Amino acid sequence: MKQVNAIDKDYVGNGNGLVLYSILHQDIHNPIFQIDSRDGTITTVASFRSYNDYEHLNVTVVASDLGSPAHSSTAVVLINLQGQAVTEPTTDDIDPPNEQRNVSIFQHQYHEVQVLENNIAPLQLIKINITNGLNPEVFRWSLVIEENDEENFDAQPVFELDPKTTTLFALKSFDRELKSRYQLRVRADRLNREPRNYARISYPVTDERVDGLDPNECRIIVNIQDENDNEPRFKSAGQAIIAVVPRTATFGYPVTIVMAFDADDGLNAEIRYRLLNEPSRLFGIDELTGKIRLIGIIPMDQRVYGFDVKATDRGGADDGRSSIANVFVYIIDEARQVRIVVAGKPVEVEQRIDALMQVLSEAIQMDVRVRLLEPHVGGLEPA
Ligand SMILES: [Ca+2]
Ligand SMILES: [Ca+2]
Ligand SMILES: [Ca+2]
Repeated sequence: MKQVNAIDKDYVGNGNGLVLYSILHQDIHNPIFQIDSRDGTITTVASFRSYNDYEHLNVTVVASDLGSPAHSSTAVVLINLQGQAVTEPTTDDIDPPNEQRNVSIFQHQYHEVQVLENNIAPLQLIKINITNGLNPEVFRWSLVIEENDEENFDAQPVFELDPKTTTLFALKSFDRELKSRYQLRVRADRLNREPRNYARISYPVTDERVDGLDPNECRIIVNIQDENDNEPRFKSAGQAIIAVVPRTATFGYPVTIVMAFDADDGLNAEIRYRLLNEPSRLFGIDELTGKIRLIGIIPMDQRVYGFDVKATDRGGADDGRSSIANVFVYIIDEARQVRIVVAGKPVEVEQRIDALMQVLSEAIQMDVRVRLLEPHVGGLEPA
């Protein structure tokens, strides 16, 4: 269509005078022009169907050398569009020798796929469309997992690309709780040919989704979507939850907080708490926070209460998954309470309180529990 030419007076042999051309700010998904990086020849790679309303198009060409640091300059090429508006679909009858030049291989360089975890495997994820008329079998295909900026890993045994159909398959069942997103890079290298990459030009970044990709590469993001395959788990992990309440406690007294964790995502991890088997109607629970409070007066004769807490995900819905913890509440008379003053900041004491109580329990062969932990004010005399 047009050949542009830039002159660099430096020595060609060390790269300082070697000029390479590229096109700036082109829609990376639907390029309509390409430029031969060596001789500056601009050719079209798509029809102008979507530019019927335009009389001309601007193409910004960058000429850069391979010196270190690289120098570059830009020129704007004005392309006048002539003739009738294109309305009929044109058939792709590009002749092979022409097509063999730098035509982009992929119709799109960026894809996203959603797949539900616990899938059957193998599972077809996406067929990658390549430019019409290209035969996928003339390429050597490679597939890597891009882990972070620099590191790539072989995509096997998780993914496989069928080179005949350019279709991506998952070879295993995904677990979103282990890994929720994969970033894959597909590369197509021509067989039986010298690689056409004469030099790696770093193009200006126009879209970070295709950042770092060569023209013969595309990126696929595989997002693993959540299935509700975990029930809430209580922090007490199968152990009964023990609370101690003084007999003098009145309405609203904080008994304990139960807490469960759910490894799933979103609604599948939204927990609601509920009390079960609590006929005394003495205890109430905040369904969101799991905070249990006294909602009645403790009778004089009762020493211990036992009930269950049920944690249900999906906001407590009928189809949610749930688990149950047992709670025991001991009612202690004022006379049976002992005040212990421990040296150290309350925060430090709190961190070691379980070990401290265990030692005490073993020492006196009785069950010792903490009712209240508060900063000590005053000297070491009995309060
Ligand atoms: Ca899972
Ligand atoms: Ca769940
Ligand atoms: Ca899950």
